[in-house]
Amino acid sequence: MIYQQYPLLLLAGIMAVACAADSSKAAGGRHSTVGGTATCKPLETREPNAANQQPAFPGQTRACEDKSNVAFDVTVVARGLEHPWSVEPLPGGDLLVTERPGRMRVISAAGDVGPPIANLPKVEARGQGGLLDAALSPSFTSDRTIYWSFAEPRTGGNATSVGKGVLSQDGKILDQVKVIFHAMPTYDGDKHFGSRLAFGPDGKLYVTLGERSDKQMRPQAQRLDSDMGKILRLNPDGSAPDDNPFVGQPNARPEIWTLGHRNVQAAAFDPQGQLWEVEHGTNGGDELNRIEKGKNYGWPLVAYGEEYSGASIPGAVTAKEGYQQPVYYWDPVIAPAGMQFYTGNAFPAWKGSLFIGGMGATSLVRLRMENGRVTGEEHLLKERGKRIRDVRQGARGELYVVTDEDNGQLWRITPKGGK
Ligand SMILES: [Ca+2]
Ligand SMILES: [Ca+2]
Repeated sequence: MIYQQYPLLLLAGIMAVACAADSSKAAGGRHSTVGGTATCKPLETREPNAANQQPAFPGQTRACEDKSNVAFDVTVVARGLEHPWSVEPLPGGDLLVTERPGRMRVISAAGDVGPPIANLPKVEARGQGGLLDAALSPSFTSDRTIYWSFAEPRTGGNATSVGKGVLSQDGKILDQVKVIFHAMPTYDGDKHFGSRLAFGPDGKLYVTLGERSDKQMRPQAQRLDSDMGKILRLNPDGSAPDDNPFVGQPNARPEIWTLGHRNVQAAAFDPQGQLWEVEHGTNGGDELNRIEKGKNYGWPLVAYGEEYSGASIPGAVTAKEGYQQPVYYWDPVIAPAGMQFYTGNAFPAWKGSLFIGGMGATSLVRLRMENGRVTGEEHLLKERGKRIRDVRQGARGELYVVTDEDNGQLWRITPKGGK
């Protein structure tokens, strides 16, 4: 796919993304004009971290501020959760919550916090490691099966693994516990474990990973003999489906679905069954990506942003043939984790929006999505100043978020004055 270069921005006025911000002029500015017709104020007005970088197409960064003016209530359902990482609504209104040190609990809609669920395997609770995401089996109502990802302590280090078990009716015990997948290689580090789990309409389990951050590990994001920096596609028993893109290729791991990722802590299918993810970049390089089978998403060869030191990413360019461009990127970053396409009826103005947990942004990020592009951005709950680690939609269209704190909280977002 050839991406338009910046001089073609003049064409933007007649494109569907007419509201896109001209980021080269918008940095620090108030308003921008696109194609001489549409005007808008981008939400992001700070200087970018990486100076002199250009988006590959209009609207790829610094979207218009999109004030939805939705009135809502925020209920603190539970407090005292230690770095909650995942919230998963259960049928009937209870919530399954993970805490990074290695606990999983059921919390009732009324806020009764259940005990740590027994029989969870040991986790490596160090740095960014620990118990990470949880996902329900697509047939949870009949099989009560849950899946979770975690930093697994191993001989010689650790890496992300995926467990599976059956939740007892009282929500206190996991039975038939089995670790169904071990990402390889093992590495002695404490960063970039990923991960999110998402079941696709194909019944397969998609697992997002990081590349372990350290300089010597980065190149593994491009190597097919390593799971690091990949999105994986598994059968529900942990094996690799025969129709994965690199099956049968010498020295390629058959579970790999896409490559070239840095640290993916958000993934969700949209209502059309398309997988999307949001991943952590370096300074100025957080990305929203549309995930397509077998594609290369660039890291660390193609990326926006710069090193935390302020230096350029060694050898990297922002665009190159053969590497997927992000649909959207943030510079400065939001530090994303958790995402949800909103399909509920409780908030009609949000229907079709993509919600993303913002940790660095200390807000719930909402993107207006149109025709596969981002056409507006809003940062909700900013006044609360909490790092938001996950966001999920409940059965009645309410939203749940968890905050990444020592004394983390579970919040429910409902229409103002509603039930
Ligand atoms: Ca989850
Ligand atoms: Ca990328």
